[in-house]
Amino acid sequence: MAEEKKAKAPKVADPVAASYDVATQEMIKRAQDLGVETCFDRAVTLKPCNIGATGICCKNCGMGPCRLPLPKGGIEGEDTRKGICGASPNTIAARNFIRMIAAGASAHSDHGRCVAEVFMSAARKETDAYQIKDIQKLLQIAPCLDVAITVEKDGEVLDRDIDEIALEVAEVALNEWGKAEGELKYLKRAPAPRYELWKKMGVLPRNIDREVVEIMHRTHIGVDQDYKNLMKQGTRCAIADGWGGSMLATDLQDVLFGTPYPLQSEANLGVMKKDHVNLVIHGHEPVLSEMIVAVAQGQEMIDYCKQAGAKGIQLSGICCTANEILQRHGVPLCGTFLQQELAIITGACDAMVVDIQCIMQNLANVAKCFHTKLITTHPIAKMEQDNVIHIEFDEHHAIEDAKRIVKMAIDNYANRGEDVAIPQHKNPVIAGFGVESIEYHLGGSFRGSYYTLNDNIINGRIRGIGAVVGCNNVRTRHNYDHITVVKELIKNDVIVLTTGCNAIACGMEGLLTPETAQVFCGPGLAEVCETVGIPPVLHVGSCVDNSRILLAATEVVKAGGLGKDISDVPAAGSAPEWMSEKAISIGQYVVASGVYTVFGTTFPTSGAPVFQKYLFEDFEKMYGGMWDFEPDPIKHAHKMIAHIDKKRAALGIDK
Ligand code: XCC
Ligand code: SF4
Repeated sequence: MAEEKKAKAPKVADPVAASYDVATQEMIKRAQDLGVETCFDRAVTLKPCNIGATGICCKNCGMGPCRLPLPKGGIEGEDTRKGICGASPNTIAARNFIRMIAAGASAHSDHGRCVAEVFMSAARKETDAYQIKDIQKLLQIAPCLDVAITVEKDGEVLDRDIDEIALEVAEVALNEWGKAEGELKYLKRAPAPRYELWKKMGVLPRNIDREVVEIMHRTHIGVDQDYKNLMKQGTRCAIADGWGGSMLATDLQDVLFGTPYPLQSEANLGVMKKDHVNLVIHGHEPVLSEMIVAVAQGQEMIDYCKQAGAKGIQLSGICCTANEILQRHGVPLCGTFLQQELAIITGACDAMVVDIQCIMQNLANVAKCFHTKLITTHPIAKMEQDNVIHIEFDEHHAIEDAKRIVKMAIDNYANRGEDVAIPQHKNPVIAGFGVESIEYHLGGSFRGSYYTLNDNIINGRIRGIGAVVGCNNVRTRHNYDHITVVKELIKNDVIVLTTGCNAIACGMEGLLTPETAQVFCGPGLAEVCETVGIPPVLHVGSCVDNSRILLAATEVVKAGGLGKDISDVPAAGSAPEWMSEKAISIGQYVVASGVYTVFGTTFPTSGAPVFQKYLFEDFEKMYGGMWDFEPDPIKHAHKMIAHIDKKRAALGIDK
């Protein structure tokens, strides 16, 4: 008898080592038991290329790729590494780095453009689905775009017609993407010294699209070969993202859908319900998800759902769409970036609808193993697998599109298999903070009373501000670095502002509740949180909403007592588990805004030590903010705290 070769069992992830979260561990295990592969398993067999990961592989022309590995033990003497064309490791790493900025800025800003286009339709009254909802916010942003909110008539100053203001805001805003002359209007929202510094450094963005195009040009073979000059353009493009595309996205979304105010909800896979139709919304643009939420909560769909034998429709979100619909409607968070496949593995996901960004193509392969309908909606984001349904979402028939999608989920409820396993883990969250609500909850202003943020930083009850944001990355234990950094910061009296997948991770861990203060905070921060009734970790939205953090920092500066520029404030930024190019763009605009920013997990320039030193050290001299890298989450938090203390000392408030 011929000896049969025993099939080797495929290598799979250890669920506990892969994630800090128990619900995630349970679902990884279940996927493995069912023979369904996830990103956690692929991470075991697919290892990153060390040359690419450290930024020193160039494939910008057909003579390459040119790979310039760093010799073991580092460089002694002159660094003689070069590509075929002579490109140095600094040039290659800088080109790769700013191409990441270009991609990230494009993602945020193109999202912003879509919102601006919908805003234009709403202003023109071409759509019933979208309206100008938050007039207060409209009146607040109009002057920042040089749009008048009053008119003079017969010597009298009158309020201008809202529809007229909206239309002009739409026109001016859309123009920011491609105007021929001038500079971005929102730059002047930064503290005056910051604006002047950008001007002096020659990094005022002209328009959003142009800065991206110029990066692609300058990084083409044979153009810009000076890493400092390349980074200058990288900085300009990143500023166009943070203070341009992202900030416009946030503002226009607030006007269309309402400025978020704190509300309560829940987080983690346990928000899915066995006896409900589970519709999971995943991606980034609230343009789609707002309509799904509106339609799913309407009587027509609720009745339709009852006919189908389900008790109701349970909506939940993944990635930044989750943050958007949480902060405005209290729709629960289903999970982070790394849990998207797992939501389907529950067997209870009747439909997953996606738009743009952070959507894993493997969703389609996982969906094939279950009854889940996977629906793409955006013309720029389709999938090749044949089980994926494309329903193009258009603002002109948004309600009908949303109804089709919700109905599809309801109709699919009957097809659900017997084998459903929803992990019984979730935590309560308070979300929906922003500049307005931080001000409101902390004494009604930023300065001048016992309750305000600035006064509490000055008196030392709050040591400083930590902005902890960003993705999950399968190369580190899911959520562990996020949670550890945040806990270490609040333990040391640093108040945390969070967005993106860090915000979701904090929600899953139960850190977004006021009760957290007694358990994890240092005495000063605990006292403040208890007095005013806020969590020590404030959920301020999605990744484009990092613009809210920039504006909060600006308000802190303007309120006085903490220096003249953002770089004077005792604050630090962090992305412990970053992975997307968007995170690099965010990091760069935060640095350029004057904030020390630490990334965890990996850093894409470590193969070019001279260039990396430029980012980590020289940038501080130029912008007052600089990059750092620290994979150990405790050390990571303490580097941030040390910087905060340095700023406190400079302000003379280090008692
Ligand atoms: Fe994506 Fe925005 Fe990163 Fe999460 S944090 S993995 S970018 S969803 Ni934006
Ligand atoms: Fe190599 Fe230069 Fe071409 Fe890059 S641009 S692949 S370094 S020859």
